[in-house]
Amino acid sequence: MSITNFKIIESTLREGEQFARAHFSTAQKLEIVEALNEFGVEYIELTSPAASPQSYVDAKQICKKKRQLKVLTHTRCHMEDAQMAVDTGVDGVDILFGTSSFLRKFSHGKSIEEIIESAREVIDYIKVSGCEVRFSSEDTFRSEEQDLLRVYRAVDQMGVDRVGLADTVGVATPRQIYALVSELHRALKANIEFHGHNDTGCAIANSYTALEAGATHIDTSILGIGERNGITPLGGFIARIYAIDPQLVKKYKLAMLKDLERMVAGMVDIEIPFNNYITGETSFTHKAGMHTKAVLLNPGCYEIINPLDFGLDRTISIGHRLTGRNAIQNRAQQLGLHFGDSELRAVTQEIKRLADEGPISPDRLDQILRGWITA
Ligand code: HCA
Ligand code: CU
Repeated sequence: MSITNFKIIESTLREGEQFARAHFSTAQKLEIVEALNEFGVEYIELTSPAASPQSYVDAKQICKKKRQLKVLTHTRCHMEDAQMAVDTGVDGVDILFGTSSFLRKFSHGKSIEEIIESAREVIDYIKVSGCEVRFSSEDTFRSEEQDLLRVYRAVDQMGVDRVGLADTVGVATPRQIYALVSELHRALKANIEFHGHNDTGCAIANSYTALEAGATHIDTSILGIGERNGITPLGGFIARIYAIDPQLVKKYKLAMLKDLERMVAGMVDIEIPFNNYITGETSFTHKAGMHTKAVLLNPGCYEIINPLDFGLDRTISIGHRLTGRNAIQNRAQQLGLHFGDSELRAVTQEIKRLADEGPISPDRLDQILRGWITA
């Protein structure tokens, strides 16, 4: 299935607010909206305006701002919540109902029939108000398939714009996602959205597989922040799609990714992990001699992502015991030094010997190279 038509629903201001350390001020929310708008995501999702008085006021203020992206709010499948959501001036409302036996038993206690009837009233109301409407089934992958199909078919006939599949507990595997999304894609008119938690590290793969099976909308948050260890990270999702075809993500301002992440990391007081997708400190650092030799000739040998597309640079790490002649020669040339073949072999051996004691800093490495020529 072609994935050219996917859209991002950026949920830093909804799922991300559920991250343990998150508490966005109004000014911070506006800053995030502005940055995401410039980055070019198609949608943002906000916390339900029914969650707290400030959430309502902030949603209203965000909706008043001039912007390209569409604003959605999340709400429970309740009339009062939906009314508050519509009242804030949003473009669309994402409603949610738990269909798993866990939630039916321990949370709302409703039967499938009752879920469908409550959804009907709320969906009709949102549609008449002129907003987009999405119906999502919480904990989709621990729900009975026949229950899911009944509910999704019913809301599809009610005319929802999208149905949402939520891997609320991060339990689903790519195969399960593929099977269910394909089935729904055949059975329904509505677009399909996927929301995946990352408890077992499958969120990005699951999101991508959902697209392959016919989904069109993927939920993300910056750095993946959300309940527990979060959801599909915006940057990791972009990396996945870019690796298929960079053209598919050219619609976004990719060079902004690192700033978006730094901004949110600062707001929620976390570090960006060293191995973060694309923007991690070592994401484009090449170390072993065999790698650096090839990367110096053609970075594509060991890079599927061009850091320059993201306003980043690659690093060739030289001062260590795994170093190679080509990396050392390259550095020497940058310093304007010329080593003959045997000199190069000798200095490489010496650097490896010294580096057996521990890493050599770039300054010290340069000193060694300069000293070798004058020695
Ligand atoms: C939540 C639930 C949710 C909703 C996802 C969705 C989930 O924490 O309120 O609306 O599609 O993971 O099930 O985030
Ligand atoms: Cu979630």
